Amino acid sequence: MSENPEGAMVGRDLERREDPVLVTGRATYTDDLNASGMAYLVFVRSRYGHATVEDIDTSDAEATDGVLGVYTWEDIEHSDTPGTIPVETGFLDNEIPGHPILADGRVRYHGQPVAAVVAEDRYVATDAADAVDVDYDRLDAVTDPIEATAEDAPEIFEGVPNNVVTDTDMGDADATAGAFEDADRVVEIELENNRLIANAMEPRAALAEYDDVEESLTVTMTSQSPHGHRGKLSDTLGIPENRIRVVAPSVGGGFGHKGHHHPGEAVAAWCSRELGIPVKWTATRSENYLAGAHGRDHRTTAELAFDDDGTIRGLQAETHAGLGGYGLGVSPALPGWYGRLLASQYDLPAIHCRTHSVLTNTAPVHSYRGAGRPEAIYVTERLVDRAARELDTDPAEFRRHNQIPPEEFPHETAVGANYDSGDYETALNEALDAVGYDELRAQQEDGNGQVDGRKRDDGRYLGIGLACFVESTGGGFESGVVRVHPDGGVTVYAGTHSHGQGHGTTYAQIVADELGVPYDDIDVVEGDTDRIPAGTGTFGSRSTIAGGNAVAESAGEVADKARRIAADRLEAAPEDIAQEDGEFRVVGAPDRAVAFEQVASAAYSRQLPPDESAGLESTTFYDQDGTAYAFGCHAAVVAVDPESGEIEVERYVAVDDCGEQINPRIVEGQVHGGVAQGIGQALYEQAVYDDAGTLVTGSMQDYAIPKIQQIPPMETRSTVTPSPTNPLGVKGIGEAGTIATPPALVNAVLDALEPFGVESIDMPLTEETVWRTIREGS
Ligand code: MCN
Repeated sequence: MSENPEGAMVGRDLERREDPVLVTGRATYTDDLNASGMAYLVFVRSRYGHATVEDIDTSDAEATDGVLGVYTWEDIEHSDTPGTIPVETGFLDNEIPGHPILADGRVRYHGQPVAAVVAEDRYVATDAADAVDVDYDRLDAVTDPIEATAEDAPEIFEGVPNNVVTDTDMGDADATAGAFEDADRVVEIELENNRLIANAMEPRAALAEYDDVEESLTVTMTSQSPHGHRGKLSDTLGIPENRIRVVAPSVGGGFGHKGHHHPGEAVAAWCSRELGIPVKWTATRSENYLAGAHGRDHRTTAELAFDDDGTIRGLQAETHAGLGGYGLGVSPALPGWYGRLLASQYDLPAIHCRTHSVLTNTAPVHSYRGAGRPEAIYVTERLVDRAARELDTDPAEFRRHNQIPPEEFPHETAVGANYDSGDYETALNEALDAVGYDELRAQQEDGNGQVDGRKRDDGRYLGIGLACFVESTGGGFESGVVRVHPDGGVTVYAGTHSHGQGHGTTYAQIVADELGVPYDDIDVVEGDTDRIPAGTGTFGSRSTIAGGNAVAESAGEVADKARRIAADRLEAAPEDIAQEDGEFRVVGAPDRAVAFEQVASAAYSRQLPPDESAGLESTTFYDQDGTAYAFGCHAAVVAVDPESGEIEVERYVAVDDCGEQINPRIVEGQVHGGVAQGIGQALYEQAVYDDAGTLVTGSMQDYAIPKIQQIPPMETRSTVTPSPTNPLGVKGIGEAGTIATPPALVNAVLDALEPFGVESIDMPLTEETVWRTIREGS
């Protein structure tokens, strides 16, 4: 590594360089963009959760002034375009077709796009869409993934018995059954992991521009994965990838759903090609609620077997996961993979997990911040608390007794996860110390002379909840290009996409150290398939690992070449060259020096060593060796009012370990954001459908996301256990908060409600739910 003139940048608490533009409102989002001659697309969406489409009368809409086109599936079908968002069926038991971008005679969820209206003006398009008359024949709907498997449940796709697209079996059923037989005790819980809706500040949007001279398509869109979307648009529209450019400008948050391919962007592109003009589509908030991919929606029964001394022997779980009315990409396979994290931090010798991925008449479900890891950790952490209560043991001690010790890494779990490194007990101890655990427990024991010290003078009950967790992070390849320009300036290109994660700051920190150039001389470019050779994108807390190591490797190669060029110019051997203060110097002869800018200029002006090619840049396709498992322990302290059901989160402590930290300030910010989202899931949020498949929580008036005054101050700490899977030693952090917070909060509330005999409660813990549970029992 070269020595940076400003000292090491990695590990510094730098402010995010992208923020001034964002907070002063000068960033450009997709809907800010206009193209000459542009028209607007608005959808006619299904009013029903399940129906056949008997007839679509578009005549009034077509006759509206300013309307340029009204399209239905018939038009797509006759346009020699696949017109369907593919499903990856390789993992599945039953074939299901993809999601048609306009309904092909049947609708399977409320809000599914049925017809598309393009007009010169957004308001005209909206009025004309209202004038499209769709004749539906309603069918029975089913929205609950367990009810959907009943013999008499409505059939959503032909050839998919009981609506089960696939069953996944993970772990060893026999070994687990044996462990359960041998164990002293077994506890069982039933729980629901509530269905969530992504609430990025910016709804999804696309501006599609088809060039019929070049026969090429440019789609500017809200994407977390520009290259991924390019491939999916190619599949859906039948246009080769080299004729499609996807640009993702500033994107106002993603949380997973902007990584998935939905009909909106594809229809905008199809209309642009059809009409030969640019077409813009921007979802309203309610459209995003109706038809943007939702998250979670698991119903689980799980058991934990353990001995009287607190040793866990086995875990088994059965989960019904709702998929919605269609699969999108790998979404039907996703629920089955959640079992991979069920061991959490524990030495759990036997695990068996069965998952049924079930079609329902609801919006498609796909990955939402955490994507499978929150579902798994919620099961295990709820079980662990339940077991500790059964043994009348302190839940922290029960966890400690079963944690995998640091010397047992790498560690392969009973469900085949290969944990790379960990020091779980230290994180637990940090959390207990930060929250003042012993003192809180002492208060609960003997406070106020009450029968149970949980009750305070104000009538509220004190609860303490813990969640220990692991998070698989990284995966897949990423591209990173480092280009030094002739004047010594540097541009870094990466295939990831930052929409709140601060990659511009992070990658510049990494490259500054590897290359030995000032941080401010380094620009970072993401989000354009024509400028970046390839990419996987940003999801799964993978960018620091995959993108960070890609740009680090490229920077290292460029640094080596720069050193060779400098050595040639200084007539010394490369190993005798040191890089200091922005100069290359001969060791022992400090007056023999050449500036970084001179080396850069030489690289482009034939003043090169004999075997060296011109230019000063490198491209890396970095492929991580194994998965990096981040971990941590979160602790919540709550006060619950049994008269109103109100919960106050008094303290929230997050201890996280994401290996080496590139920028601790951003790490902390990511934890804050994730915890806020976890609080949303635990206490407020739930997508609700009625029996007919109508989304009842179709706007922010009905779907409660927490407001800032509902987010308590958070205390964050961290431990650092480097990952051996990658040269930077990093693990991801982007989703940790959403994984740990729901179990920490629910365990805290259950702890508070122990005097009422409450053993179980389902999220979201609204005041009504808490009040009813106290009165009606769990
Ligand atoms: N970081 C670090 N050192 C590490 C790990 C991370 O300094 N060892 C810092 C880096 O500054 C990096 C940031 O944390 O830029 C996030 O890194 P990483 O964990 O690699 O996650 P990604 O960049 O891949 O982001 C994805 C993750 C996911 S999956 C979701 S969903 C999510 C999230 O990040 N959506 C977000 N955070 C979000 N934050 C915002 N503001 N908006 C979203 O939509």
